[in-house]
Amino acid sequence: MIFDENEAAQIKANYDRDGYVRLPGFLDAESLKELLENLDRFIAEIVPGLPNSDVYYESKDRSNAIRQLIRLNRHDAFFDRMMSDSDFTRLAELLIGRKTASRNMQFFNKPAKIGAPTPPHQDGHYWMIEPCEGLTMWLALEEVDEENGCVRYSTGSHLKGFRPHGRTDTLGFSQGLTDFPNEDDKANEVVMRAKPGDLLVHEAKTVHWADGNTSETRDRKAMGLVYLSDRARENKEAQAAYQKKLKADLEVAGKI
Ligand SMILES: O=C(O)CCC(=O)C(=O)O
Repeated sequence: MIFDENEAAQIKANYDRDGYVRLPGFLDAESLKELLENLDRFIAEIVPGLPNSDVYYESKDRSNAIRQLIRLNRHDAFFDRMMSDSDFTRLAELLIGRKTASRNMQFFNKPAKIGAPTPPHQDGHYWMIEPCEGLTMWLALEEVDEENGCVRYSTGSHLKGFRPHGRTDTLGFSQGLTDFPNEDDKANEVVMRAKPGDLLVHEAKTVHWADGNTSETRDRKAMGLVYLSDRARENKEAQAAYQKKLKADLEVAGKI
């Protein structure tokens, strides 16, 4: 673990209190370079063979920018190792307080000018797990701020339970809060600007969202790493039924 005992205790206390934690420079320049090289390799060599459920483009004809890659760890040994045996893994264990099991790694892009907003949501609502013990890490791969759509959190929202969600039109984020923003969200919003290598981590019930990318020139690339506790049981039947329906809806809507 890259943190000493006192640092680790402070990070865990902040995370438990706020529902998120920010770790500037979590990935050093050399590791970030290695990650970016592997991402380029993945896009060149593996993406062309992926099913349409694991790669989303901004337009259906696949002619323009990649918007999202899903389950990178299942498709490639480099990303599998990064998830399952690394400082990310050990940080997840510290914050969840247990060993982790099921995992998913994603790549999120908001291409310049066209990257859409991320609807407000709670990740645990998507996961369909019991008990709801899990977290998402969000690693900035480039400078992120208000202009290109940084992540925003509602501080302390993880302590207030699940909120109602409904279907959205956003490819990759099919569920959004229907009661957003409430008074707490308005009072407790934090804007998470980030530099390449900075890591944000949020709890399963933390309300978060992001604006679209209004920059003319700057993309907004990031990695998302989901860790669940080893005792969280996934409702595989409900997950599969939802994914099947979602895929069918997206195909009918011409989005994938
Ligand atoms: O990248 C984004 O805009 C949001 C990512 C997100 O919602 C997540 O990682 O849970």
